[in-house]
Amino acid sequence: MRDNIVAGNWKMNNDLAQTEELLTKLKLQMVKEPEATVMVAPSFTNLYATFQALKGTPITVAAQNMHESEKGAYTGEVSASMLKSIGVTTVIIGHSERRAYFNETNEILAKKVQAAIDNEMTVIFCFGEELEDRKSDKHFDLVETQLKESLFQLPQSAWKNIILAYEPVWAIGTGETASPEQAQEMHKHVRDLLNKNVGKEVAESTSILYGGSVKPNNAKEIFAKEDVDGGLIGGASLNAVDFVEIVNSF
Ligand code: G2H
Repeated sequence: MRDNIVAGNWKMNNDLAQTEELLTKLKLQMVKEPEATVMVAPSFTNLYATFQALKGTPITVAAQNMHESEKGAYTGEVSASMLKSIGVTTVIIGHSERRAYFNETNEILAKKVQAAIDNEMTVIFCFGEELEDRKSDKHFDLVETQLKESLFQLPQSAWKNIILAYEPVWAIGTGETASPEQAQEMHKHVRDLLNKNVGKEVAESTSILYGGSVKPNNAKEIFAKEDVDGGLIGGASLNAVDFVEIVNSF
């Protein structure tokens, strides 16, 4: 009953020519109908070209961030309505790199999520603990706080537009992956939290993706876990062959 989703987070990689090359390769590789919903998130400068290039394919285009305000004096920022005006209706919010390097707090992220929901956008909401939190056994509580402070104020009706992505910070771009058991344990914890704080229906229908060094050689095992509904893929999504292999891991 839940959507399986594989989303490629291209981060700050690829200029326009490289993006076009990757898109061409991606379309060539995606020969069979994917078993999962497939998304790619290029940088802002490549969103429009990506959207145009992927028209008529089943691949959805997502932004990597947005500002919580509708418009105004926020130099360097991009709003929900700007994204929608070029056809982009999905946005990643709360990636750990935004939290760590751009000081995005749970409170700011709550505002961004609200703005996206007000604009009827789909949100891929990222959360996850740092290595210190896991070592001191605080990872479950920390994740609970992240979700509580950014998402649990949302009405039930908003949850059809929320995709969750658990990304343990210690596994991002490090080559170290959470074991499938560690991923399952956290995903189950999150589903229980949804059940308790939002409701059974939302808990059962919300897709929870795993992110953090997912590669073609570990995707199958991770996606096979009961509460893992796909992945948010960084490094491996920059290679069309690897990304499509991950997409085909269901
Ligand atoms: C986590 C992930 C994608 P990577 O940031 O969001 O990146 O797969 O490179 O660890």
